[in-house]
Amino acid sequence: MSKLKEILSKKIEDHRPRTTRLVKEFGKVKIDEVTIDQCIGGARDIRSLVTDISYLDPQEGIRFRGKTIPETFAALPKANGSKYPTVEAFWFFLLTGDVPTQKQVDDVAAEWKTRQVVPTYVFDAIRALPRDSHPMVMLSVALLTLQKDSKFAAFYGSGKFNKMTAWESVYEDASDIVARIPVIAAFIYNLKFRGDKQIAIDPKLDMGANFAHMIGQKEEYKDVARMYFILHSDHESGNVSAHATHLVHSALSDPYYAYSAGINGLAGPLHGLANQEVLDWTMQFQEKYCKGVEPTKELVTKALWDTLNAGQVIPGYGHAVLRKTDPRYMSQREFCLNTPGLKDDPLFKLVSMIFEVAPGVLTEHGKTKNPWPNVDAQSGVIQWYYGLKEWDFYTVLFGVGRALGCMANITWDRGLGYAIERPKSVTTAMLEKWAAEGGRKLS
Ligand code: CMX
Repeated sequence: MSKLKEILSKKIEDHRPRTTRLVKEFGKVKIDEVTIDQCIGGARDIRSLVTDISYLDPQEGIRFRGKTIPETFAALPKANGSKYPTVEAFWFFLLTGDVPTQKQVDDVAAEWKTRQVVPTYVFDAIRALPRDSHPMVMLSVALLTLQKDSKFAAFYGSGKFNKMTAWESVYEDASDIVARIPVIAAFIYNLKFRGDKQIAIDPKLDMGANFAHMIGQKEEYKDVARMYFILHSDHESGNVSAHATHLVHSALSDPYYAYSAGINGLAGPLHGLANQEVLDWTMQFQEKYCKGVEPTKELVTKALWDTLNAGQVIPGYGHAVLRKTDPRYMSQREFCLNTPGLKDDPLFKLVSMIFEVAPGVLTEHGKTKNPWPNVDAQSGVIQWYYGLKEWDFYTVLFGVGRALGCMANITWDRGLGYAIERPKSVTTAMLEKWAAEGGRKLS
């Protein structure tokens, strides 16, 4: 058993009595109520999921294992010669809640090296797809292709399935997925956008650095990859990708089925695809409104209103939970401001101008509950600066990061034996009756 798995095993054992006690002794204690608009409006704000891996406060933003983004970056051991932690250190932290020692990080890195080689049949399956398939389709297919070797599925089918130890095979699949997904993503990028010029894994490098190496990037991009994957990892459990993964796994579908579902949800323009939409919007803005002239706040304002008046959303703005600027946006903005070259980049300047103008426009428009930017408003600019100009790849990058959160969560889901998810639906006529009666009569 790996060192990390041993530690996790103890953590899960220690945690189980808390969950059991809550259900047995306090199972009927009420923590929320449900209104008709929540029922029709996407179950917004209904407290009905449990995770200890991250928590999203509407004002403050995300905390990973109780730590804000700056606290997380400060606490974790750093990559060699870098201000940023390795993804390996972060994975240990997400799974266990403990800040790892350098030795523990090295153990995770060594464990991932044994897992990261992707079988050739995965690449064959991706190659067999039409080359103009969206990169997210390629990623989703790659995960499903790996399913045949799922250790969880094998354990379930072995006749020895045991609820108490089932998490161990989820851990195995989850670790394989997080170790392999950057390699698959690099393959997709090279296949689609670099004329199939593939680069072999460098086993000396940490995950972020190896991803940069495999897509032929320069030295500085190593930190971009580390920062990007950590920032995009987890956003509590109710967002579409995390929730889809949790939901599908709750049927004891293995992690490959589950994360393929998560990836399919992430591919929606209201969720992860917004990072590609932001770049698309910005490029269209430059083409339509700035022919031969510098962008101005007036032009940006006009373009934002034109978008809203056409009934479209401003990509990268708004959030279902957040009610202020996303700290993941601020963290990436800070990276841009601290990177010579990037801080004076015309696209960064334009995105900053949108940041100055859009909240006011959205407030005046009066629909969105949160006029502030989310993570996706800033992420594409950095990729673009480093030469990743193919923006339909951006959501794949999100998917590599999100794998960390989704896989950590379902490992714990199984460890704590969470039930198959099955909310109750009602009919419109029932809602109308309860509306007329002033509420459903609860016995
Ligand atoms: N531009 C224009 N209108 C917006 C808007 C935006 N950026 N954000 C919300 N609205 C509108 C909604 O469409 C909704 O309109 P209707 O009442 O006509 O349906 C209204 O404002 C109220 O929505 P809300 O309660 O503020 O927001 P939701 O929780 O329903 O939706 C989100 C959240 C993110 C889907 C929405 O803000 C949005 O579409 N933003 C743009 C897409 C985007 O950036 N998505 C990425 C989110 C982060 C991520 O998951 O990656």
